[in-house]
Amino acid sequence: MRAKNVDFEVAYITKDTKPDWFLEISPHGKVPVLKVDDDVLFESNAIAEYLDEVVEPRLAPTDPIKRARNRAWTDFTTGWSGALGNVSYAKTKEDHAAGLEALPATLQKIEDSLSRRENDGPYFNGDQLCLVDAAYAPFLMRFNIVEGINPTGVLDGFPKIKAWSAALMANEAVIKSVPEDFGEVFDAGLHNRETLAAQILDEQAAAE
Ligand SMILES: N[C@@H](CCC(=O)N[C@@H](CS)C(=O)NCC(=O)O)C(=O)O
Repeated sequence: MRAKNVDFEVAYITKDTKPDWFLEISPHGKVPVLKVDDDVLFESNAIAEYLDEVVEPRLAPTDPIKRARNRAWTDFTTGWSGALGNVSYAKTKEDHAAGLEALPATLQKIEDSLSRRENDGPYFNGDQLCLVDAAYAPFLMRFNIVEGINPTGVLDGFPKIKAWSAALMANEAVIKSVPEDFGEVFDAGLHNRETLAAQILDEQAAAE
Protein backbone atom coordinates (compact mmCIF):
# COMPACT_ATOMS: atom_id res chain seq x y z
CA MET A 1 0.00 0.00 0.00
CA ARG A 2 2.95 2.31 0.63
CA ALA A 3 4.32 1.42 -2.79
CA LYS A 4 0.96 2.57 -4.20
CA ASN A 5 0.78 5.72 -2.04
CA VAL A 6 -2.59 4.66 -0.64
CA ASP A 7 -3.88 6.35 2.52
CA PHE A 8 -4.56 3.70 5.09
CA GLU A 9 -4.68 2.95 8.78
CA VAL A 10 -2.74 0.00 10.12
CA ALA A 11 -3.36 -2.09 13.23
CA TYR A 12 -0.52 -4.40 14.23
CA ILE A 13 -1.70 -7.67 15.73
CA THR A 14 0.32 -9.58 18.31
CA LYS A 15 0.06 -13.34 17.90
CA ASP A 16 -0.73 -14.11 21.54
CA THR A 17 -3.20 -11.28 22.09
CA LYS A 18 -5.37 -11.17 18.97
CA PRO A 19 -8.28 -8.80 19.62
CA ASP A 20 -11.87 -10.01 19.16
CA TRP A 21 -12.56 -7.57 16.31
CA PHE A 22 -9.64 -9.11 14.42
CA LEU A 23 -10.69 -12.71 15.07
CA GLU A 24 -14.18 -11.85 13.82
CA ILE A 25 -12.93 -10.63 10.44
CA SER A 26 -9.88 -12.83 9.79
CA PRO A 27 -11.10 -16.24 8.53
CA HIS A 28 -7.92 -18.07 9.59
CA GLY A 29 -7.08 -15.74 12.50
CA LYS A 30 -3.99 -14.68 10.53
CA VAL A 31 -2.54 -11.43 9.25
CA PRO A 32 -2.74 -9.73 6.91
CA VAL A 33 -6.35 -8.76 6.40
CA LEU A 34 -7.42 -5.70 4.45
CA LYS A 35 -10.69 -3.96 5.27
CA VAL A 36 -12.09 -2.00 2.36
CA ASP A 37 -15.23 -0.28 3.66
CA ASP A 38 -17.40 -3.27 4.67
CA ASP A 39 -15.43 -5.84 2.70
CA VAL A 40 -12.64 -7.88 4.22
CA LEU A 41 -9.88 -9.43 2.12
CA PHE A 42 -7.33 -11.96 3.34
CA GLU A 43 -4.27 -13.81 1.96
CA SER A 44 -1.28 -11.59 1.09
CA ASN A 45 -1.25 -12.40 -2.62
CA ALA A 46 -5.00 -11.89 -3.02
CA ILE A 47 -4.72 -8.55 -1.23
CA ALA A 48 -1.72 -7.48 -3.30
CA GLU A 49 -3.43 -8.45 -6.57
CA TYR A 50 -6.60 -6.58 -5.56
CA LEU A 51 -4.61 -3.44 -4.75
CA ASP A 52 -2.73 -3.73 -8.00
CA GLU A 53 -6.01 -3.89 -9.92
CA VAL A 54 -7.67 -0.92 -8.23
CA VAL A 55 -4.75 1.48 -7.63
CA GLU A 56 -2.58 2.82 -10.45
CA PRO A 57 0.16 2.32 -11.53
CA ARG A 58 -0.24 -1.34 -12.44
CA LEU A 59 2.78 -3.25 -11.09
CA ALA A 60 1.96 -6.67 -12.57
CA PRO A 61 3.28 -7.14 -16.13
CA THR A 62 0.70 -6.67 -18.88
CA ASP A 63 2.23 -9.55 -20.86
CA PRO A 64 0.25 -12.67 -19.81
CA ILE A 65 3.30 -14.97 -19.87
CA LYS A 66 5.30 -12.62 -17.65
CA ARG A 67 2.31 -12.10 -15.37
CA ALA A 68 1.82 -15.86 -15.00
CA ARG A 69 5.53 -16.27 -14.19
CA ASN A 70 5.29 -13.52 -11.58
CA ARG A 71 2.27 -15.29 -10.09
CA ALA A 72 4.09 -18.60 -10.05
CA TRP A 73 6.97 -17.06 -8.09
CA THR A 74 4.69 -15.31 -5.60
CA ASP A 75 3.08 -18.72 -5.05
CA PHE A 76 6.50 -20.08 -4.07
CA THR A 77 6.76 -17.85 -0.99
CA THR A 78 5.61 -20.71 1.24
CA GLY A 79 8.64 -22.77 0.16
CA TRP A 80 10.85 -19.69 0.40
CA SER A 81 9.69 -18.67 3.88
CA GLY A 82 9.88 -22.25 5.13
CA ALA A 83 13.45 -22.76 3.89
CA LEU A 84 14.67 -19.44 5.35
CA GLY A 85 12.69 -19.97 8.54
CA ASN A 86 14.25 -23.41 9.13
CA VAL A 87 17.55 -21.54 9.54
CA SER A 88 16.40 -18.33 11.23
CA TYR A 89 14.04 -19.93 13.72
CA ALA A 90 15.94 -23.18 14.41
CA LYS A 91 15.84 -24.05 18.08
CA THR A 92 19.03 -26.09 18.21
CA LYS A 93 22.44 -26.11 16.53
CA GLU A 94 21.53 -29.42 14.88
CA ASP A 95 18.29 -28.05 13.40
CA HIS A 96 20.16 -24.92 12.31
CA ALA A 97 22.79 -27.03 10.53
CA ALA A 98 20.09 -29.13 8.83
CA GLY A 99 18.20 -25.99 7.73
CA LEU A 100 21.40 -24.48 6.40
CA GLU A 101 22.26 -27.62 4.48
CA ALA A 102 18.85 -27.65 2.79
CA LEU A 103 18.64 -23.89 2.12
CA PRO A 104 20.89 -23.63 -1.00
CA ALA A 105 18.48 -25.78 -3.04
CA THR A 106 15.74 -23.19 -2.51
CA LEU A 107 18.09 -20.23 -2.91
CA GLN A 108 19.34 -21.66 -6.20
CA LYS A 109 15.79 -21.69 -7.62
CA ILE A 110 15.42 -17.99 -6.91
CA GLU A 111 18.97 -17.21 -8.04
CA ASP A 112 18.18 -18.95 -11.36
CA SER A 113 14.90 -17.12 -11.72
CA LEU A 114 16.64 -13.77 -11.08
CA SER A 115 19.33 -14.74 -13.62
CA ARG A 116 16.66 -15.50 -16.21
CA ARG A 117 14.71 -12.27 -15.76
CA GLU A 118 14.96 -10.13 -18.84
CA ASN A 119 15.94 -6.91 -17.08
CA ASP A 120 18.83 -5.41 -15.09
CA GLY A 121 16.90 -5.15 -11.84
CA PRO A 122 17.35 -4.06 -9.17
CA TYR A 123 13.86 -5.49 -8.54
CA PHE A 124 12.31 -8.65 -9.92
CA ASN A 125 10.71 -6.96 -12.94
CA GLY A 126 13.24 -4.14 -13.36
CA ASP A 127 13.31 -0.68 -11.84
CA GLN A 128 9.78 -0.79 -10.33
CA LEU A 129 8.92 -2.66 -7.16
CA CYS A 130 6.45 -5.42 -8.10
CA LEU A 131 4.26 -8.01 -6.43
CA VAL A 132 7.03 -10.63 -6.46
CA ASP A 133 9.28 -8.20 -4.57
CA ALA A 134 6.50 -7.48 -2.09
CA ALA A 135 5.98 -11.20 -1.51
CA TYR A 136 9.65 -12.05 -0.87
CA ALA A 137 10.87 -8.92 0.94
CA PRO A 138 9.36 -9.60 4.40
CA PHE A 139 11.07 -12.97 4.64
CA LEU A 140 14.40 -11.61 3.40
CA MET A 141 14.16 -8.78 5.93
CA ARG A 142 13.73 -11.18 8.83
CA PHE A 143 16.41 -13.55 7.50
CA ASN A 144 18.84 -10.62 7.24
CA ILE A 145 18.17 -9.62 10.86
CA VAL A 146 19.01 -13.15 12.02
CA GLU A 147 22.11 -13.11 9.79
CA GLY A 148 23.20 -10.13 11.91
CA ILE A 149 22.82 -12.22 15.07
CA ASN A 150 24.10 -15.61 13.89
CA PRO A 151 25.83 -15.06 10.53
CA THR A 152 25.95 -17.94 8.07
CA GLY A 153 27.05 -15.92 5.03
CA VAL A 154 24.95 -18.28 2.90
CA LEU A 155 23.76 -15.48 0.60
CA ASP A 156 27.39 -14.81 -0.43
CA GLY A 157 27.04 -17.80 -2.76
CA PHE A 158 23.96 -16.24 -4.41
CA PRO A 159 25.00 -12.84 -5.80
CA LYS A 160 21.71 -12.12 -7.59
CA ILE A 161 19.71 -12.72 -4.42
CA LYS A 162 22.21 -10.65 -2.43
CA ALA A 163 21.86 -7.68 -4.79
CA TRP A 164 18.07 -8.09 -4.90
CA SER A 165 17.98 -8.22 -1.11
CA ALA A 166 20.11 -5.06 -0.81
CA ALA A 167 17.78 -3.18 -3.20
CA LEU A 168 14.69 -4.37 -1.33
CA MET A 169 16.09 -3.56 2.12
CA ALA A 170 16.88 -0.01 0.89
CA ASN A 171 13.38 0.53 -0.50
CA GLU A 172 11.33 2.98 1.57
CA ALA A 173 8.09 0.99 1.23
CA VAL A 174 9.86 -2.14 2.47
CA ILE A 175 11.59 -0.28 5.33
CA LYS A 176 8.28 1.19 6.46
CA SER A 177 6.42 -2.11 6.14
CA VAL A 178 7.23 -2.80 9.80
CA PRO A 179 6.65 -0.64 12.89
CA GLU A 180 9.49 1.47 14.29
CA ASP A 181 9.97 -0.87 17.26
CA PHE A 182 10.16 -3.91 14.97
CA GLY A 183 13.71 -4.78 16.11
CA GLU A 184 12.54 -5.23 19.72
CA VAL A 185 9.34 -7.01 18.72
CA PHE A 186 11.29 -9.38 16.48
CA ASP A 187 13.85 -10.13 19.23
CA ALA A 188 10.97 -10.89 21.60
CA GLY A 189 9.53 -13.23 18.94
CA LEU A 190 12.89 -15.05 18.65
CA HIS A 191 12.80 -15.54 22.43
CA ASN A 192 9.15 -16.69 22.46
CA ARG A 193 9.99 -19.29 19.84
CA GLU A 194 13.00 -20.37 21.93
CA THR A 195 15.31 -20.07 18.94
CA LEU A 196 19.05 -20.58 18.77
CA ALA A 197 19.28 -16.94 17.65
CA ALA A 198 17.66 -15.86 20.94
CA GLN A 199 20.21 -17.92 22.90
CA ILE A 200 23.00 -16.19 20.97
CA LEU A 201 21.45 -12.77 21.69
CA ASP A 202 21.37 -13.64 25.39
CA GLU A 203 24.99 -14.83 25.33
CA GLN A 204 26.05 -11.63 23.58
CA ALA A 205 24.14 -9.51 26.15
CA ALA A 206 25.74 -11.45 29.03
CA ALA A 207 29.22 -10.92 27.57
CA GLU A 208 28.77 -7.12 27.34
N1 LIG B 1 -0.83 -17.55 3.26
C1 LIG B 1 -1.13 -16.51 4.23
C2 LIG B 1 -0.27 -16.73 5.45
C3 LIG B 1 -0.67 -15.83 6.59
C4 LIG B 1 0.17 -16.10 7.81
O1 LIG B 1 0.67 -17.24 8.01
N2 LIG B 1 0.30 -15.10 8.67
C5 LIG B 1 1.08 -15.25 9.87
C6 LIG B 1 2.07 -14.12 10.03
S1 LIG B 1 3.15 -14.04 8.67
C7 LIG B 1 0.13 -15.18 11.07
O2 LIG B 1 -0.81 -14.42 11.08
N3 LIG B 1 0.41 -15.98 12.08
C8 LIG B 1 -0.34 -15.93 13.29
C9 LIG B 1 -0.92 -17.25 13.65
O3 LIG B 1 -0.75 -18.22 12.90
O4 LIG B 1 -1.55 -17.32 14.71
C10 LIG B 1 -0.86 -15.13 3.62
O5 LIG B 1 0.07 -15.03 2.80
O6 LIG B 1 -1.56 -14.17 3.95
